[in-house]
Amino acid sequence: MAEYTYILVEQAERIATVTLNRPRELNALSFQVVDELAAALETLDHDETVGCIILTGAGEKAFAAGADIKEMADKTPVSMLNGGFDAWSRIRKVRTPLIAAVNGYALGGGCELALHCDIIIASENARFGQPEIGIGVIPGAGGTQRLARVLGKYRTMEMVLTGSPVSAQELADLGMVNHVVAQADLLPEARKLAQKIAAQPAVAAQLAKESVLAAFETSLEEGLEHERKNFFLLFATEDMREGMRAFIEKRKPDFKGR
Ligand code: CO8
Repeated sequence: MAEYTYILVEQAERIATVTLNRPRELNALSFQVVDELAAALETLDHDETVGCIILTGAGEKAFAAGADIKEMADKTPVSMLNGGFDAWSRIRKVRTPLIAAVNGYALGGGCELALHCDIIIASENARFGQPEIGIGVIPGAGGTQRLARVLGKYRTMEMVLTGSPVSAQELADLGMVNHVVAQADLLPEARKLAQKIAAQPAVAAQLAKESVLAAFETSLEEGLEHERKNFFLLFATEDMREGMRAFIEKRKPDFKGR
């Protein structure tokens, strides 16, 4: 595993945990942080021993308080264009299931990072928001689009037009947060969920993720076609044969990720 300055990567039992590690700056997402994150996630995505990735923030205060405002303050459109925003596309393309374990503020790019994940578990003190309007910009890593798809127009409008943060419980009630737990239980609960996902046949998990994500990008007709092709494709895997044989033989399957 490569050396990183602002993130920590741990791997155990098919689960990788990636921690944004800049707690003094509330894990603010400088370009280097996002670039390191994209590189680490890509490496883990290509590692057959990893079946699920947990993404969290160091400290008890923040998952990530957004893009690094001090770094952005003097940027121009051209320097932003050349500044490495494609790292977000690399994060979007990760096929391995991603769990966000949101341990505090998830603001701006931090909220958008959680929205790149497939499951969001949050601690009771977590607060999500898109406060960019207060510093003269708008969400730039997918917030307006992904929030609108998850929460609908009106709730999203209120978040991006007022910038006010929203509690984890409120977002759980609205379907954006899967589980709200005590801070001390956050990583143990995320790991329990990750264990269940990592124990599944890996190709099926990846294609399940890809198929669900297609629902946000295609018409129903196209999405159904996409799902069906992925369903048929899984009949080419050894794990499909093993899974069905194990069911018939009344034993536990031994999946190989192939
Ligand atoms: N960028 C840089 N530094 C930050 C950031 C940030 N986003 N957030 C906090 N910090 C720093 C503070 O400057 C402070 O440093 P210092 O001690 O040197 O002054 C330290 O972290 C602790 O922060 P506070 O003292 O402010 O802590 P409080 O408990 O008083 O407040 C808040 C916590 C409410 C989270 C507050 O820090 C805050 O409002 N932060 C900014 C939140 C924000 O506006 N985020 C949106 C940024 S814009 C954005 O995300 C655009 C996304 C575009 C795409 C993504 C590209 C990466």
